[in-house]
Amino acid sequence: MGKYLITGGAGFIGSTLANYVSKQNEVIIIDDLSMGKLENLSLGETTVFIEGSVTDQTLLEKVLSENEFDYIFHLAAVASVADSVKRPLETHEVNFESVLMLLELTRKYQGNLKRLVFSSSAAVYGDEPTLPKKEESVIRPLTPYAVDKFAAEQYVLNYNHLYGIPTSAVRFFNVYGPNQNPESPYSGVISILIDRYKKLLSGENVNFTLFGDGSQSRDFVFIDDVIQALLLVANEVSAIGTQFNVGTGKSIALNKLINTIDKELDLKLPIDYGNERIGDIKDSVADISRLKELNYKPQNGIQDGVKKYLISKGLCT
Ligand code: UD2
Repeated sequence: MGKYLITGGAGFIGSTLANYVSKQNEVIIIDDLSMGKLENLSLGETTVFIEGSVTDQTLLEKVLSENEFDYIFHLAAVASVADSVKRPLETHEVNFESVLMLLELTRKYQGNLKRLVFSSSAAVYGDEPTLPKKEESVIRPLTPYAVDKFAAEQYVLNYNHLYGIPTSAVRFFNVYGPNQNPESPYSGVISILIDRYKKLLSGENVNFTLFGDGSQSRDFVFIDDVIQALLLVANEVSAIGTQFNVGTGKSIALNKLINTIDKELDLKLPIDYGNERIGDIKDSVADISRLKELNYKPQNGIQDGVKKYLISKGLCT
């Protein structure tokens, strides 16, 4: 039995983690419900949900000063690269300022913490063409989102080197799975696609806009494997002070991904082609050797993961 703070705990990754750990642990969730949803949560009795923003210093100070945590997972973020290009000031508050504030409060109040895990992103690598991306590859952040994630990640790791706080960071590649919210134009592409297929199956007129020619590729990692990674990173002592890629080590082009789902559902999704998004990365794939050293074994290839996602939405059996 331990005590967990999960920021962004009603969001996609946060809620899946919270549902998992709350079976046997005490969990406090902070989420402003900007993208997260209470329906994502199926929590044990020892879980406390606090509606609020991680940019609210008074709230964070209260929570950190009144509780002694074993684990802090800072998963609250504006997770969209494109949104950060549109609203750099607002996204900076959430994606960077909140992290520094949380680190300071942790330094002040959380003397017995076992681990703080920060969610960084593969976006930090930018468009430097060498693939696959290793943790020590060239960093070339191209967007406010990527700059904030990289700066925050470095602060997080330096709080270990400077003050001895047990921190780790994960660089998420493209995470997908059931609790992902497809409602924003900035949502993850697989959640948008599955939403469109669902509407198509129920007879609605739908279209999906593909930004660019669809040859861009991503390392899509299924949520269950991400939870496995987060728990390994949080519990292995050798992970302290270090960042880890979280992906599968394989990538797929969007065109091919859409073909795969078309085939699975025996449908043809109508596609509009739009301009490539500013700041969009062409190809992205993780080298996951460092995470594998912690005994990480991704269980879901893209085909298996998408199938599980489709089943969870009742789109296939
Ligand atoms: C994802 C994550 C980001 C970060 C990064 C790491 C989301 C929302 N973003 O950014 O947080 O961790 O991965 O690599 O999960 N696209 C379309 N049509 C749409 C939506 C997207 O064509 O309606 C394209 C988009 O232009 C891009 C690709 O799909 O080429 C993936 O886009 P995304 O927003 O799902 O994810 P990405 O890689 O920008």
